[in-house]
Amino acid sequence: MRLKSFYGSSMTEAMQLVRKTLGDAAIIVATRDDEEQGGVRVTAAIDENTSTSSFSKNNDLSLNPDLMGSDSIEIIATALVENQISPALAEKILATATQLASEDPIVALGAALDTHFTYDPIDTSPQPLIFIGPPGAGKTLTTAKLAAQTTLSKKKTALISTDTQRAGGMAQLGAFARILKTDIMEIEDIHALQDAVSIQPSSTVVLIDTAGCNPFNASEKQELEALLKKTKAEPVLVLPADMDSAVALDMAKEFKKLGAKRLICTRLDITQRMGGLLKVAHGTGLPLSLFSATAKVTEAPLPFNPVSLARLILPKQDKKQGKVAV
Ligand SMILES: Nc1nc2c(ncn2[C@@H]2O[C@H](COP(=O)(O)OP(=O)(O)OP(=O)(O)O)[C@@H](O)[C@H]2O)c(=O)[nH]1
Ligand SMILES: [Mg+2]
Repeated sequence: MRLKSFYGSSMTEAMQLVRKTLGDAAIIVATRDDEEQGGVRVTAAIDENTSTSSFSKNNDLSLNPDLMGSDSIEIIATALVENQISPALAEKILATATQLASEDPIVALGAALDTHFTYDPIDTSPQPLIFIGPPGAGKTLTTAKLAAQTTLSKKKTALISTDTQRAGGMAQLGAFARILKTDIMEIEDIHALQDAVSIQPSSTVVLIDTAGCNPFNASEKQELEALLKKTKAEPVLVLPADMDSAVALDMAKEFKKLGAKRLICTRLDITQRMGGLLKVAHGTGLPLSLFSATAKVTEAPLPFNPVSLARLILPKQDKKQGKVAV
């Protein structure tokens, strides 16, 4: 992976430089004010082996070339409506994008999305992660995808499941674990979870799958709360993009109270609309972490950043022809 920082007197200028130098596959790693020179510094990365192929081969998120050169604000405004982004939020995003006045919709929208949302991708560092969320959110598949990724990169991985009560809860992750030739620890009670995490060497990536939780059900919520208290793992909320946006926001607020620190979004390929997810991120302030747009376990979830989010929102070539783009 190549990392390079770019300076601009404004965010638009810095992002234009990133795109000109590194092209479409650039991933924004960080943006900050440059205290010495008074402008903005954007650090971007490019990885020809992984990031480029993830985006351009597996998930063709490139902007429809017919749209380049058209009025970028008009394109963004249309895309915000098509994505069912709430009018109040769309107005804020559009106002920022308009101020940035770039001819390139990805640059203008990316810079606006950088202002209005926070991003915190998971780098499967040794901090143990526990995936929580409502039933059917994609927690098990996300755990398996991340385990596939860490196993492939030869990192020692501990797979733990606390979903032992429900019929079939263990079977699903167990099947993934067998494919990955990884052991899976089945946790029967919360003390066992505490011990299972604490015995792991600090260099091991610890991924914990949980049973679906309805946070509006007091006893389910208490059960999850007790589980989270017993582990030092970071709770990561997994939510599907195709959920009703008002319900998703109410749920996310409850999971945030339980300690969720970041948001993973699944099933983007099914909904193709980002409105619900953005409502959740904006309404809770949870940083956007990873997104999944395929049920294939071998396709790792991709990191959210202002540019990947802008690409997800803006029209794709296939979408225009009425086909599914990812
Ligand atoms: N197309 C598509 N399907 C997905 C994606 N993520 C998850 N799924 C599917 O959604 C369904 C639910 O995923 P699971 O991982 O079992 O969800 P869960 O949160 O573990 O569900 P429970 O354990 O029952 O609470 C499965 O059929 C997955 O294959 C995605 O990004 N795209
Ligand atoms: Mg599950």
